[in-house]
Amino acid sequence: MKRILILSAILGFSAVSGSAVAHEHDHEGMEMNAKAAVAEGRGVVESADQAKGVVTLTHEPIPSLNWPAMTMDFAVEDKALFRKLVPGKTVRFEFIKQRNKYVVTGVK
Ligand SMILES: [Cu+2]
Repeated sequence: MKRILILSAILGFSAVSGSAVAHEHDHEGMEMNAKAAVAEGRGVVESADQAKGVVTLTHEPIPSLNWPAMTMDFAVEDKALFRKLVPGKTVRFEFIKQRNKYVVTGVK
């Protein structure tokens, strides 16, 4: 009898902690999606440094982020994108905020 009680207590506990874990997971997923939100912009490539993984763009205003037009650096982690990041060219680009930097994830 005692064993059955202990067993059901263990099962009851694990069921509760199991749902708590699932809830935390949902939350993490939501925050990650918010951070990974993709913004789009259009701008002129000023310079591109493949070795450093940095592109300088003079971009048009980006209303979704409340950004005015400006010249700024973006990180580029996918080296293949440098084929399209040719200085003097106007490009449409996608980027995400990653920690404290902006990372270009796509170039058209
Ligand atoms: Cu900017």
